[in-house]
Amino acid sequence: MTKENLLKNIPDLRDRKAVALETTVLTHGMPYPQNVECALACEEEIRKAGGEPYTIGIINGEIKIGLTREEIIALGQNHDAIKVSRKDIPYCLMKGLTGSTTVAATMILAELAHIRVFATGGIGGVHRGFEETMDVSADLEEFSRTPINVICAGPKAILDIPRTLEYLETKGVPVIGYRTDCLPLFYTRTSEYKLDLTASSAKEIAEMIKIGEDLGLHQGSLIVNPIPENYSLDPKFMDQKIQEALKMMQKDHIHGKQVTPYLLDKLVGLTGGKSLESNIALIKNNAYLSGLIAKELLELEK
Ligand code: PSU
Ligand code: MN
Repeated sequence: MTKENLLKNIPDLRDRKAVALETTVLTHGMPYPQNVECALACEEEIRKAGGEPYTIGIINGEIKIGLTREEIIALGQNHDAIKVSRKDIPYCLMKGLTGSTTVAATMILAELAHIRVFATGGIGGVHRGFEETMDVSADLEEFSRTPINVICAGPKAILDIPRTLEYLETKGVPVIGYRTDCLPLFYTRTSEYKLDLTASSAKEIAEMIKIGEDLGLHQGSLIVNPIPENYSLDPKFMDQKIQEALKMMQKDHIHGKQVTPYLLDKLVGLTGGKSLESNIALIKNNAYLSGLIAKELLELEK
């Protein structure tokens, strides 16, 4: 495969209000058909905010920046799609496979297309029991090497939150609270973890991004956007369900890349679908904010 061939489908979106969307949440993070509905709704939210959505994935060994509606629907039902993180990209391309991209892999491919903003639900992090398993998502490392700004609803409480924050701190990754000074925890709006950095508008976020770029910091940032109030779940209820899911995981001897999808799947069942409803609401909320940021970023170029 020549380099030219490899990169031939990658557009240059530097002058566009482009927002990237990942696909592992589509294939491994939610059940069908809610996954497809959610993916399409996120694209719509970005458009509503004035941005342009580009859902990213790998189809039959080809990098796709901006999947079509048909491709999203097909990928959402494809049980053979592999979960592609940084380490899996060359393998997936070499074998001609179809894969969904994690936050880390989506950041890498988004950078190739000069996209600067990326919306998702939750990122990977340091897992609970890290002392034993050494399980730290490749997502975290990616923020210190790839200059993409990711909007999420905070790390999911399946993770070890304090260690996830310490890791980002060590790597020099800004964690910016959007209209909040404490870390939102995915299903819940607030937490005991205070943030050093906050922003009150999409414009402020865009300005911070631009300053970092102009200084040549060459790194990503994490914008944390609390779940809408009426979808916020009780932290005690969720924590109990997470404990149950973690116990099931131990019994089933789950390791490596299966850990996150396994926990996400179990939680949907254990909460009777409640977690799924919240998950969809928060991703859409993040997609909308990311559209606003992409629009402000382009304004700053004028
Ligand atoms: N956390 C969530 N929902 C998700 C994921 C994480 O709350 O869908 C997905 C994202 O695609 C993320 C990936 O990049 O899981 C992380 O997997 P791992 O922990 O294996 O790196
Ligand atoms: Mn892992």
